[in-house]
Amino acid sequence: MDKHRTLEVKRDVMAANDAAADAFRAEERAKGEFFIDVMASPGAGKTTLLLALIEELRSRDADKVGVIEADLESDVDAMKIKEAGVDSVELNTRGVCHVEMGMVKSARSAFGDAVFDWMFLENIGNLVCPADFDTGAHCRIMLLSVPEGWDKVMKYPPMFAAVEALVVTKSDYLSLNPDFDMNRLHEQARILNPHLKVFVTSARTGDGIAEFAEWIRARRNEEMAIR
Ligand SMILES: Nc1nc2c(ncn2[C@@H]2O[C@H](COP(=O)(O)OP(=O)(O)O)[C@@H](O)[C@H]2O)c(=O)[nH]1
Ligand SMILES: [Mg+2]
Repeated sequence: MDKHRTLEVKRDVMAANDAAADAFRAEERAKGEFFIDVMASPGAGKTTLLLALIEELRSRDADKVGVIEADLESDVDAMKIKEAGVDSVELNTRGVCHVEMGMVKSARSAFGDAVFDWMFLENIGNLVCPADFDTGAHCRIMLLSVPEGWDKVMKYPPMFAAVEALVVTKSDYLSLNPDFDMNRLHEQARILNPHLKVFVTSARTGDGIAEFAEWIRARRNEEMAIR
């Protein structure tokens, strides 16, 4: 087996994905659509946080929101989003542990001609593979829930290094999980990613959601000013 050749194939695939991602990012920006990739492990609270964030965004502006719900199988999350009155498209990867550009483009085209102010991708529940794949988003964020433990920053460093913001979710569990060391999480995350924004939220109590929404609104304005 020629290992050198295998490496080159992988590099070509990644380069093609990166080029398609850059083109998609530019098209989305030109349409005025801000595209956010939301990554985390299964059960970290992605769908619940998205619903809370969208409610907060819509409470101030009559913005149009679309959500691409990626999952290995099933449309459970896409249905939850639809039930909340938000347009969504289910993207089943059929066992693939990450989302890449071909999938994003076909999911986006399933919305037809509709144009949104905000487009969210709920990525596959996985703290490993999605970090490597550019999905054409203007902004990549990750969630880490309190029950998962602060030390995931030590175990999955590429994900913490790949994102602009870390949203700690389920802060209502902090009193039940005293070994969740917020200071060490901050410290280690900032070593990996010095400009990382960190938010501490609970979709259950609403804590931290307004602050996070404020930041993401500012990021959208910043991105759209590039047009
Ligand atoms: N206590 C608490 N539970 C939450 C919070 N956010 C989500 N959950 C629960 O965590 C579980 C997984 O949430 P979900 O949004 O489906 O996670 P996902 O798999 O990352 O999309 C569900 O039972 C949610 O109700 C939170 O802020 N606090
Ligand atoms: Mg979900």
